[in-house]
Amino acid sequence: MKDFNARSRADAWAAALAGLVAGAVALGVGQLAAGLIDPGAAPVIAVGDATVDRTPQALKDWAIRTFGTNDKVVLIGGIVVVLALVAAGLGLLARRRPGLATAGLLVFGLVGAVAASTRPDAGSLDAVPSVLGAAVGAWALRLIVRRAWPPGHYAGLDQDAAVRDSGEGAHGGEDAGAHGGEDATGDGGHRVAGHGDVDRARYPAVMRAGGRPHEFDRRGLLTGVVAGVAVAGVAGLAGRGLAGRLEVGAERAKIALPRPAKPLGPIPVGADLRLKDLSPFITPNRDFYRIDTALVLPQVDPKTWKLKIHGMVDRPVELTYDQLLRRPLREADVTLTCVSNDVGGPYVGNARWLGASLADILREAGVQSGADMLLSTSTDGWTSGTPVDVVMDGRDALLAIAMNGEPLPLAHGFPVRQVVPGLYGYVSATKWITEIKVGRYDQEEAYWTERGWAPKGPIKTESRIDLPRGGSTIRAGRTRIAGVAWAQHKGIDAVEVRVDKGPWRQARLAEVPGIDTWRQWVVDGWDATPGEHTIEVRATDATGYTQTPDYAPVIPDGATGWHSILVVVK
Ligand SMILES: Nc1nc2c(c(=O)[nH]1)N[C@H]1C(S)=C(S)[C@@H](COP(=O)(O)O)O[C@H]1N2
Ligand SMILES: [Mo]
Repeated sequence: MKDFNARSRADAWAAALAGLVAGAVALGVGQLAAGLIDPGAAPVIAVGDATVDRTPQALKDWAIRTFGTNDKVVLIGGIVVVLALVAAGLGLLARRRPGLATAGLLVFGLVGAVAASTRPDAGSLDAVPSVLGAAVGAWALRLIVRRAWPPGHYAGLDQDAAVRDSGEGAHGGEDAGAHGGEDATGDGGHRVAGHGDVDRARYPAVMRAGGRPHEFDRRGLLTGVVAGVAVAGVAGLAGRGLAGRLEVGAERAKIALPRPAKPLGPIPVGADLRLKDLSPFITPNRDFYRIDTALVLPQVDPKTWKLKIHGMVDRPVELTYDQLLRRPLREADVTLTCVSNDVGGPYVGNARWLGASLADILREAGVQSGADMLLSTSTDGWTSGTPVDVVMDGRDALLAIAMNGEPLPLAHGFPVRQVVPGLYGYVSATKWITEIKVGRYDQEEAYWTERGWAPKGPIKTESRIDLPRGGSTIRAGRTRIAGVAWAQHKGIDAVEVRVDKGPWRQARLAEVPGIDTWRQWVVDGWDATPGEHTIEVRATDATGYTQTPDYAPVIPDGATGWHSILVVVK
């Protein structure tokens, strides 16, 4: 009996493996079809997208807090784990209820199809990858199961004897496809005879051991699994390659950026104190934080890109990329901040942007009175609501095409995004922008507003300690404390630091090119004595407002409070 249990356990593992391989085939084929049709319609990505949009706010906040910018990887990983468990379960089911297992796979295909075709930028064929993947996966599962558990295997001794007697018959007739597949594994010519021999040798052994045969056909399983993994791998890789064919990176590389009509002077040398571990004044593009809901980067071809400005305007506008490039372009140094940036957090970065004045374009369109919101939309359907008065008040609100001297990186909105100094990204910084509808806050809601965030999001005055690192151990003696502070479109006038709730000390401020960027600060002479110390920082902006210690969480309109770190001095 012990033998019997061990065998049925092995049997169950084998069935789960068959299910996993069939699942991999489904995803691989789905990926291949998505590569041909639309990369965003790949089953896992589509389900991920749908999950992002339908996840309750609290859970999303928790995910961002816990996983930071890795939240996408964690989400996709989670979906893959769930799918793997389901696939393994369907494998177990497939031995006895193949019809049910097929139905199960098709249901999953349907879920993927619905997710893919309800995306805002879905094409008409976007259900195909999931459905096709599920169908081929179901077929693969049947094939593998039939190879590993040939008919008669479960039917008891008599039928087994019949199988044995008819030799090749039971095996050969049922699925030419699987046998064909085996050729690919290379045991060619004497395969048929060999297979028959194995069968004849094996069945009696099973019967001797347990009376009722439960052991699977190892060779059948192995060849099925190998063939399945090969199909999944080849299809998946081909799909990725095909998706890459659609990539606009090559178009981006060809772009020659026009010169700005009014170039800015160079960034003042004194803007960057160049201290090790202090955030550099200009954040290199590769280090710039990235926040968006896109699971695959939108690939927007500048040759076909258009921006449509409509709604409450006298003259609707349509702009092509070339037309935008021919407008007088201006440069602006602007620090972006995410509303999800907690006190002391990393979702803030500074760049020199190049773009066309959004206010000028809106003036040409003629904004009608009563309009107070620009509802901008990206290719992937994300929306943002920006106050009209802020954009029109003379600040450098841009339709930006370049970031730190190069065309926008794909992750930062290529080919065109909005940049509006002084507003959190979720209400201002639409990447991959294709549409601006001029309208009213009391009539429409943007993506994050629907999900509980404030309709308007002016950036709150904040400061952050970059060095020493919070939680680090440092050596006793004269120690430098430094960081950044920001109050975009107001400007930072003072930064103060205190240790262990002692007196506030004025920090020395670095230079800034304007009022729309963060500002580095440093306190040079803290005499660090052995023990644990708390360091706190607060900034005062140019309106005279000094940060208070009152903590507010990021939701609904941005965090407040003093950044406070603990260091151990030895
Ligand atoms: N299309 C699109 N644009 C978007 C977002 C998005 O999810 N989709 N997120 C916004 C948010 S919340 C922020 S903070 C900024 C971040 O810009 P970055 O990724 O270039 O740093 O982009 C904004 N623009
Ligand atoms: Mo954000």
